[in-house]
Amino acid sequence: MNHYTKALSFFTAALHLIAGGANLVAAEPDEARWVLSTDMATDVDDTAAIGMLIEAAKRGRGTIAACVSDAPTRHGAPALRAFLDAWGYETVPVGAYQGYAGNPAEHAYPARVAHQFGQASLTRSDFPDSVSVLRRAYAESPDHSVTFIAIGFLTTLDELLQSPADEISPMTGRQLFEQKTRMVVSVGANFTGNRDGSLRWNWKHAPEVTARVINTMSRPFYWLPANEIDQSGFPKDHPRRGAPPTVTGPEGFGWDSEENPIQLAFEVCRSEEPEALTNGLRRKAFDPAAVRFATDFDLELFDFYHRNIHLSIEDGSIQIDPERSGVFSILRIRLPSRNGTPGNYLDNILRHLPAPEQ
Ligand SMILES: [Ca+2]
Repeated sequence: MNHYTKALSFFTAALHLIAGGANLVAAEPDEARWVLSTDMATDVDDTAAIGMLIEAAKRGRGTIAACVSDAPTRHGAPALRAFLDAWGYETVPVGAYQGYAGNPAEHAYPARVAHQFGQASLTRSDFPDSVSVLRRAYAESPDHSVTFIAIGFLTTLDELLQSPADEISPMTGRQLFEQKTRMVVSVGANFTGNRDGSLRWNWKHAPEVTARVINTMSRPFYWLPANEIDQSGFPKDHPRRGAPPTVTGPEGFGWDSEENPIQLAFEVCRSEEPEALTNGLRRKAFDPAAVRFATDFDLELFDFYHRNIHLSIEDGSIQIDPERSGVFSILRIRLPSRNGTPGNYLDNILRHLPAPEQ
């Protein structure tokens, strides 16, 4: 290699760095804006997830642009409001899905959190429609800055995509979404093989909504399969395969349920459903893991089964075409090398959430 080719090769390497850097620029903290859509209704891991989101915001990774409740339940939105207020995010707008798709089941904890930390008398009908809140958050955001984190049903995203121009924005919801979205991260169905998958909870209880969103998706979409968490990301013959990587919640964190609504939510669930908590049913790490990927693109915890492939939903099942390029990537949980199980790893991040502001 002569001096010229050496210089050229150095220059090319530098260009690669800059090109790689260009991808990173989109993730710079002052550019990232997060929209969280949660079915804060049954599983308590949604509360750990909002803790993870607030932790990332406090760390300066990005801005919480809006939070919406996407389940047809009464207390999801009031509880969300209480969580945000407890950590000083009173100006972050909260919206509520006002429709009836999804699953109407509701655990006791959202009402308890709203009662103790918010306004007990409020229900979802007291909150602005999620579609208005989302349209405004999108209209106010720079191009390709918004990460839509869907840890519940895709009802709110579906309504955004179908929304017409209005007084909030002359753009349709589809136009806003295409212009402003950086990526979507969603906990969804099971990934059962190379080419197909089956719907599950978040994507199953409103299958026509899910199909509409997935089959018309036009921005990078990161799918965290629900069974990926069940399988723990351990190799098939690993002795710990099947150990659920649960977020144990704030056990041993020294948090006080009088001051911290996440602690309260877990205590309510623990007292009412000790078995569900013991076997991990209510505290698996689905939602905290999705938030972690959305805020930190954490490649110590994640890698990919597939990147930028095509998928669609037909007759209630997922069709995957790894040979056809598309907007979908399928996330795989890695076992972090030095931090035990994925659940331990996520717990160690949640532990750094500062105390609520009094
Ligand atoms: Ca959830």
